Amino acid sequence: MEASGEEVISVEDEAVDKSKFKTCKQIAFYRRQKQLRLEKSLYQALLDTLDITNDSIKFQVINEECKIPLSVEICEIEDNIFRLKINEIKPLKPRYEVPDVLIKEPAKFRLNISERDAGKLVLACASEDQQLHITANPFQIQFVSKDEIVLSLNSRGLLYFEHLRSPPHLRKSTVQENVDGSSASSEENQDVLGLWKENFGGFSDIKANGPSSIGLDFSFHGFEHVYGIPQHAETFLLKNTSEDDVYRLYNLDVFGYKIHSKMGIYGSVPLLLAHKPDRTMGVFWMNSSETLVEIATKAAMKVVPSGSSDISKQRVLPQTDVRWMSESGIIDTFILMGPRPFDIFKQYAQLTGTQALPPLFSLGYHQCRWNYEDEKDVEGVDAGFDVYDIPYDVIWLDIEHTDGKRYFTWDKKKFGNPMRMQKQLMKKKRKLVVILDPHIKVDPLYTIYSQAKQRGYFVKDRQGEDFEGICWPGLSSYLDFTNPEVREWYADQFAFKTYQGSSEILFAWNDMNEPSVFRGVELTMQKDCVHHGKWEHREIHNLYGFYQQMATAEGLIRRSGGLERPFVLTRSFFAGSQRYGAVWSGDNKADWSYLKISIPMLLTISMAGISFCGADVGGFVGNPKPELLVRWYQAGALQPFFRGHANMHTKRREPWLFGEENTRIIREAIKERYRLLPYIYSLFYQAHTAAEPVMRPVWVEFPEELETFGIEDEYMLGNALLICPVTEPKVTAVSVFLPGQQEIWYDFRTFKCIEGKGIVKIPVTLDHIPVIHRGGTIIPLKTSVGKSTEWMADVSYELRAALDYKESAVGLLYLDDGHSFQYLHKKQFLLRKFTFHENVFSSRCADENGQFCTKCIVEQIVLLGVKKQPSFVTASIHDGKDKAVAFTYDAKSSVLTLQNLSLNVGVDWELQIK
Ligand code: NBV
Repeated sequence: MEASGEEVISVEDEAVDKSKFKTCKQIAFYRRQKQLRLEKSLYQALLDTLDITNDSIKFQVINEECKIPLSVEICEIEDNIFRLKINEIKPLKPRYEVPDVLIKEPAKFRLNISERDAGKLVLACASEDQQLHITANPFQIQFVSKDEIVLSLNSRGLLYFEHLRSPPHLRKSTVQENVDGSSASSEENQDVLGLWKENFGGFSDIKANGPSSIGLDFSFHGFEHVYGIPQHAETFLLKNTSEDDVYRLYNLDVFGYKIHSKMGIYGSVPLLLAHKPDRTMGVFWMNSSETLVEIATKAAMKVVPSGSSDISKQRVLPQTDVRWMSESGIIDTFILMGPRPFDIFKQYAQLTGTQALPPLFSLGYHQCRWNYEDEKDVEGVDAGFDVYDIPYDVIWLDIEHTDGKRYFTWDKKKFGNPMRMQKQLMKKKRKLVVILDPHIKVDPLYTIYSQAKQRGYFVKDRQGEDFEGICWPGLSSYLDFTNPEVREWYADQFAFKTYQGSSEILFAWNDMNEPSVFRGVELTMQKDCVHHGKWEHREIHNLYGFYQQMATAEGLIRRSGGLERPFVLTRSFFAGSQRYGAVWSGDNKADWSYLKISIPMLLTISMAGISFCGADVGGFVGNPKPELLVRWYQAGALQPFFRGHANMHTKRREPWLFGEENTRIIREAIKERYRLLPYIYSLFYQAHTAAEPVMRPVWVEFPEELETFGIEDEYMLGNALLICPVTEPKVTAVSVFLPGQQEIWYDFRTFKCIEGKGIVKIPVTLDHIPVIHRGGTIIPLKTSVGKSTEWMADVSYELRAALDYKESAVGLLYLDDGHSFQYLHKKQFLLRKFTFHENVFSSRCADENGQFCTKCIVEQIVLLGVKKQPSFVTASIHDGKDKAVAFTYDAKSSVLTLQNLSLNVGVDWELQIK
């Protein structure tokens, strides 16, 4: 490692130095908002200001102390979504409104007034059984569905809105200043409240615009399970917070982050889901400044619906109170009304977009290390996979591959002929990913730096100079990706002619994009730095990484003339990042507890719309014992993004270095992943087109089953596979919860029906983790594996049908060229639906718009749960003759196998089983 940057981490298991990061009490806007201790909101709605237009209603609310009016705008968006915007009517200057996260300006419906008087307004919604009740004094909004209040806003009176004001030295004090302590005369108080300045870790954050914090409370009635708001190394089910410990959404580089902590780490998605057996709801708080979230779930209590004196209507309801607080911006929030879990995913995707369809290779296994030293090392590792017969698709190069951490360059000694290296990989049908961090070495001889400098493309400090901070290359400036012109220019850097030594098999990895700044405040950029449009960094902080990934993905698309799908992994992310690629959970540790927490962490990210997520297999920091590594491969192989990665201070960790037996088991796990790729790719297609998460919590598939709501040690991969990673050493049996009343579950490998309901004990050896196939589903698999995904394009399919209690099953297969946008622009794809019903197995087209020529065949069909041996099986292919099909039947396991089928995957056919 070069000494130019920082000798940051040399001790493997260095504990997180918590003093580098703020506790919530060290956050000034939190202290200010916590001063609000009220029974009743200070805000009153002035309903006589009501302005109804075709697509929204607007009125003013006023703070009874400072008398500053705010405008409230409410609209209903198609698909059962509501948007609430609160802003100052006449701010001193415009307040930041998050751009680029919504995929389009949402189409609005008209809200009609169904009741109105001086104190109350009732709005009828497009869906007849829903209403919005707005109370004037105190100002409150209630969402009523089928006469039941499901959500109320500001019912705890925590609406908070700091209006912009001129600096103390330029004005006389006003009533509000005395209330909130911003009086010019009370400097001591100002310091405590951090209105114009906030100190931490030797840094002063100078707030040119003064205080601008906002907040609002939401109460979910009848709900006691809430999820979401990644990224935290915490349980899947959100916990109640305390005054000292709230969920923080602030993108930070926390090496070896502590687990079971609510501190902010690399990414943020301000989306929270609430679930109860008959309804799922969501709140998307679209704000990119630092955000804190308080949660308080109260067990059941007696509630009389407001406005009702009917005692018989008393019910026992739990309630979850959620309070959002952001440092700046406006209140712009979306209420997703569900009512089912999959409706929420669609509603959120309608706002922020769906998962980009990944190129198929990126769903294979990725081999990464900080660092693969040189071309010879790459060649050796690549060859190792063939020697040990382990499939893999991508080898990764970390920061050491560059010339002195100048991204888009190569270290000439170690990587003297990157083109030759890539050609060799190309021959092997494999790919390369290189790292591109957002910091740029201050070096006038480095073209990227000098061009960006000259064009004014760096983020500025508060004096208007290019911000300079320390990172890997030493002194660095940071590209201002919030500027569209910078993104264009950055995207152009990926042109093959410009990025010397790059080829079409080179893809990208954006690291350190929180952004990470060594010796910076909380290891990031000061909030008073200035971006394009004169916006302070505080406004956009959580969006920085989102924009880098956006520009990188655009670069990869552009270099191919718009033809090829990009692959970009990012560490920092925000709402909408799913449109640009994959994310991973950062610098975890080679410890069982990190393997365990990776499941709730990935489930939470998946719930927030980002399906393409994974955790470093093996743990980034430290050396995993072989058993842990094996278990991690088994878990990672069944998670959406599958990459082995290790810190530079760790021992080499290629999968064949842990003895023959462990190599065999790891090989098996990776091969199983490759066999499952048709299923996984089809799941990604459904994530892309229908916003269905690839990795999903059990409750999403069984929303009425209370026992599933807290499950975080098992999950569903699609709707067909229940996965139970082993996350402890020396385990001989795993307790698995099998949901569903009438569900039948089959062991994925032995095909045996698993007896029992609820919690069942499944014996395990080191060979496998439990994977359970859900009755009623059909999974497409490949019959054999190759050296990489590309080697497998023509390999035939197996369809594995697990029958339900009605002796039926359905499943989908998506197929295209695996790499281009032709599926989109030319509709070159196939979507097939397989059904087994009343002893007929059929293959039908599930989307007539798609067409794709393939010679691939279905070679084998395995049916699990067939009760009796058939006397014959015939195949009829449309336009063809019926043909007898060879089969075997195992009465003991009730498995029927149809062999040597040779049925084209792209045409309709039917098999009769008699
Ligand atoms: O670029 C080096 C590492 C990288 O391997 C890792 O995956 C990132 O999360 N990077 C962090 C910077 C240094 C970490 C100590």
